[in-house]
Amino acid sequence: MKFLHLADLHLGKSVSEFSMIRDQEAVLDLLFTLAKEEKADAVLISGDVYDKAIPSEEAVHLLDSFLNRLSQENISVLIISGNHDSDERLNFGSSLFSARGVYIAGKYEGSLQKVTLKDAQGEVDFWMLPFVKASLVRHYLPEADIESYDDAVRAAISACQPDPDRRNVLLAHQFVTGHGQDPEMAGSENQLPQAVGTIEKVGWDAFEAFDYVALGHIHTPQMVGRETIRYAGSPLKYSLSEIRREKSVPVVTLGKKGETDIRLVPITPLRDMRRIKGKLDELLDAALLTEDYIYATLTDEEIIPDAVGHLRTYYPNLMKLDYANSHTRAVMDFSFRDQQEKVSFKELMTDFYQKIRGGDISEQEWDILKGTAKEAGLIDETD
Ligand SMILES: [Mn+2]
Repeated sequence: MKFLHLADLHLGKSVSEFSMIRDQEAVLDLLFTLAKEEKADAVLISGDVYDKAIPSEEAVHLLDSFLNRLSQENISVLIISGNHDSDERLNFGSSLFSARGVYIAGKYEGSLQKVTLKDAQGEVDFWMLPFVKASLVRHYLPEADIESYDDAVRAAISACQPDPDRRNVLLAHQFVTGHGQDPEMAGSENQLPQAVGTIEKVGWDAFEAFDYVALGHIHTPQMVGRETIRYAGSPLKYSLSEIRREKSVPVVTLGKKGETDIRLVPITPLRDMRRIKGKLDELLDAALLTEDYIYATLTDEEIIPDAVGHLRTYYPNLMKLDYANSHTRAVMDFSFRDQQEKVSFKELMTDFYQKIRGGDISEQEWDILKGTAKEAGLIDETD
């Protein structure tokens, strides 16, 4: 049994007001080709199919065409909802689609949907856990002792009772921690309606019954606890904080019970997201012209009027611009705590103003600063 593990497609997403739809179309093309070439039996999508509960027409069209092409190749597709998806809307047509090998579990209703696929070695049970909150599981399993989110996910899983003699795969879209360690987040998860919580997590040992756990939710590809519990990661970089992290897709082969092979295939995006750094003159070079998404850092000492406009002639997809020069270094070196002990707040602020603005602080500015610092408890009334 061979399958591709995908997650966090976030179809329809924009980053820094740039629509990623063409990039997403290209990456789905690439993933379809990979599935076909690998002769995969199935493609798993572990939630956050769409970026929004009401996805754009373009996003719906993309998913539709992806599913159609996979279905024509007789590749099964298993999809669960993520926290960005609307469970009801994602569920649309699911009972009809299952006849064509497209299985969607958008909504948790007290039990996990099980899909059984066959290969030469026998059958594999795929268990689908849509994104859940503790309150939802408590509602459907009133008998279970659920005090935490961890309890809730464990209760939802134990209700499904996988046969330990068969091969079992779980799809889940949750925050899973390894040996007392949180997974490394990519940054774009923070833009969730409610940030990935610190309390809402479940330990990896909740998944003992499964030969492979296909996770979604965290955008950095990584294993959690053991090799076979894994976040696929988003197929594209979805925030400037992800610039250094390359994306990949796990191609998973289940042999006999207990034999699991995982190969990470790197994903080459249509347009990369990357950082460039230098003086404006050096960067304005026709040879560097690119459609990549660019985070530019200028090392010029002075702020250059309309630097963005200039840069965009060579980097039309410039997303962010900042400076790294002696002024910004002065800000970086300026450690409030180090100096706090030695000098008064007023001296500290005067010094700060000198460094940043190259001038003195005005009476009016000082009054405002003093008031704010008192409110924040940085200084007391006598200062
Ligand atoms: Mn996501």
